Amino acid sequence: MASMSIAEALGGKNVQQALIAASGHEPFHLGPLPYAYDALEPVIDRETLKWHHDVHHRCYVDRLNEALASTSVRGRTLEEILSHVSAFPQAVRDHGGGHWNHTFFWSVMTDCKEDQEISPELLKAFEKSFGSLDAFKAEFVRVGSQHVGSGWLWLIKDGPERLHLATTLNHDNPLMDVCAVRGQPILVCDLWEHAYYLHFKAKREDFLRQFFALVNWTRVHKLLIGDYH
Ligand code: MN3
Repeated sequence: MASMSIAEALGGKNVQQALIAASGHEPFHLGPLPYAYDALEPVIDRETLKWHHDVHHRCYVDRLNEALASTSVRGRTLEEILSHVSAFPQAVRDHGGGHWNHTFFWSVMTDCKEDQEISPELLKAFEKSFGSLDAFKAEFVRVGSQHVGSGWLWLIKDGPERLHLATTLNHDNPLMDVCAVRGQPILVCDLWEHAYYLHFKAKREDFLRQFFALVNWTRVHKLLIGDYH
């Protein structure tokens, strides 16, 4: 892909504004986890989290920087790049998605009990879009369990109180111009086996059921009301 088309793509007026400025600027860096390696036990055990962050996530960051080194892109945010990812080599889609998705994933989990309380606004949004909180949870587990292969499970905001669930393949995400699923994600769960296999083995459904105990609902609430920081 010629570098000019990338420059043109990023220089256009239709550059999507950062939905969630999560991942910094090129060259990209692996940020620290917002909690200790054992903070999410027993659902995500220490060894799984350490490998997932220190090895898998680091690999995506390194390979993303390698892939961008062959382009003319310097100093851009990952959100800008992903919104025009069709102009970039495939490795940018794969590893840029890997970096963005993991950064977002870490941010929607917590060990802080106060942040694990669901706000009235969120509850209302779940009731409006899914019927009830329990119905949302059941649908989340169903959609995530039925996804074939590696990927991500997203809760997407369509409007002030309208939410829907969708999965993407590999490391595709709703910020990408190539992705059939578009919109503002407010929650995500990693469906790759490396996210849960040591503890749950092939039981992804059990991982998804127990994932709710880790969700940082304060963060999800902020995203729902448009606070993307
Ligand atoms: Mn992962």
